[in-house]
Formats: sequence, structure tokens, C-alpha cells
Amino acid sequence: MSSTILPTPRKRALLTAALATLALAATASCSSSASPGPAGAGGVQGKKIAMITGVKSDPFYITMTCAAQAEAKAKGISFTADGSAQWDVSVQRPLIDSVGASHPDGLMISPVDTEALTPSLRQIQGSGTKIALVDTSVTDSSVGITRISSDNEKGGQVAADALAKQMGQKGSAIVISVKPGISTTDARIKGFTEEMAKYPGIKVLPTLYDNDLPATAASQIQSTLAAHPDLGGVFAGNTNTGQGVATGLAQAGKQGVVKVAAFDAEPDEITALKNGTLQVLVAQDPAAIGTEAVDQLAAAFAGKPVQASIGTTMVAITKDNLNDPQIAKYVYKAAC
Ligand code: T6T
Repeated sequence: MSSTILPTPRKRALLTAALATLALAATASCSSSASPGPAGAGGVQGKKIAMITGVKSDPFYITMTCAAQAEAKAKGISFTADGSAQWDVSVQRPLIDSVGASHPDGLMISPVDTEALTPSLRQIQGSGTKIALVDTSVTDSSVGITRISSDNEKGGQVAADALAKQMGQKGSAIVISVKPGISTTDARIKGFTEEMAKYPGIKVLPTLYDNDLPATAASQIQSTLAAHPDLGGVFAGNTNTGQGVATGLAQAGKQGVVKVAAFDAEPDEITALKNGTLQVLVAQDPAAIGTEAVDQLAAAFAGKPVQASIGTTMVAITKDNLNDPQIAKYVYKAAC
């Protein structure tokens, strides 16, 4: 099987999987701020962008931050980045409020909830800061001058088709994700469950939520195996869930027996793909999300047109295409 790129006008493409293996290593830590580089084009030099990610230590957001930082430097824009210690409104809100009080020219943010943080974001926007919603978003469409993310519902559909194939279109499957109320992972679950309905031989069990804690996902997998010995497949909704599911299956001695499609492609997931604990990774392009967000904010600073919505590429990675350079570039970094 060979992977095929589906070219689309807006970099929204989904590569279907083939099979290969790639060794990937993460490198030294990513600095969380950068002073401007050479004079930026478009009169944006000296502008300030602050970034707040969903979880600071998450390689998805590290990869996004590294790219945003580089793009800001190239444009002569000051850049600072921070993120929650964990996926929690009560942790992210103080970060948002303190960044808001500094009145940056632009704020790139991945809100950890579609509703709870909207009042803070409205207040920041009202005081003149331009907001780019990156990866996750909020229900209130008046928040943000641009929204940049993967097509998460499509990613869930691809995970369903890939997992059904791995399972031989029969048996029980379960979705484990972070928590309800996250725009991205909710869309993945929607896409996955709707697509899986096309496979009558597969029974999808009720979704479990791990609060983005790998240890919780590991124990949930083991208790699911105890209750459903016929469990044949798992859809893991993001990096930490993919990590935890891999750990839980290894602890239960079920690597490769229970098939897994997981979102994202951080180093531990790549390791699990290589050792056969995970079978398919739906990788996003967080670097493109970060770069596009800086570009859109820079356009806004310069009074140029801004694209309200940008979809970025996703890639289905398996053991057989991991050596393909066109695929390898989508593996996330654990540091810049
Ligand atoms: O899957 C990504 C991101 O797209 C999602 O919104 C939250 O989880 C991740 O950050 C990976 O942990």
C-alpha cells in the first residue's frame, strides 16, 4: 500500500496510510520567548504576540510554539509563550488574565474549554488585543480574528476506517478521550462514531474520559479488557491518551492483539507505533498552525486582510510509511 497526498487549496489534506518505521528523537528545550529578529516586513516590527497553549509540556503544543516563535522572529515580532500545567480551566484562566493585563498586540490561544474562558477572551479582545484561536476554539464566533486547526471530524473518520480495517470489521471498540467540551477532541469523537456506524460488525462501547492523564487511560484500558474480553480496538483521542492506552495494553500483555488508532504523533506514540502497540497515528501539523497564526496576526497588525478560518494538514502514519520523508516531517518535537 502506498500513502497518497490529497492536495487541496488550503493545505487541508489527509494522507492515507501505508506501512514503514522511522526512528525519531526530540532535542533540547524550547525557549518560551524570543526577541525580534531583523526588521519585519509590513511594519509589524516591535509588535508583541503572546501565546497560551493547552498543556505546556505537550509535544503537540511544543511543536506549534517552536514554529510560531521562529515565524515571529523572522517578522521582527516579540514573542512569548506559556501554557497550562494540565488541561484545566482553573489553571488556564489565571494565565489568560495575566497575559491579558499586559495588553499584547496579539494573543494566540488554545482554550481548554469551548465556553468557560470566553468572558476572559472577550474582555482581552475588547481592550484591543487581536486573538488567534489555534487548535481549539470557543463556541462564541465573535471571539478571534482567525481560527486555525486540523479538520478534526475528518481525522476521526479516518481513524474509524483505519481501525475497522485493523479489526477485520468485527468486535468491540472503545473511544478514550480527554474530557467533554473540547472543540477538537469532541469533533474527533463525532467523526469517529459516525463513521464507525458504517461497520455493523463493530460494537462501539461508551466513551471514557481520562482528563488528559496517561495513567488514567492505562487503567481504563485494563478495566475495559476485564469487562469486555472481546475488546478488539481503541480510538485514543490525543497524545496523552495514546500514551496511556499503549501503556495499559503493554501491562495487560495485549500489544498488537487490541488494535489502536490514536490521534497525534509525539515521540512516545512513535515508539509505540514502532513496537506494534499502536497501529495507526493520525498526525496533525501543529507547526503549520503556529506559523499560520503568526502570519494572520501580522496581517492584522499591518491592516491587511485576515483569513477567518484555516484548515491544516493531517497524515495517517503507520509502521510502513514512517520512513517516508513526506510522512516523517509530521512527527512532533518534544523540544525546539
Ligand atoms: O491532540 C492535540 C490537540 O489537537 C488537542 O486539542 C488536545 O490534545 C493535543 O494537544 C494532544 O495532547
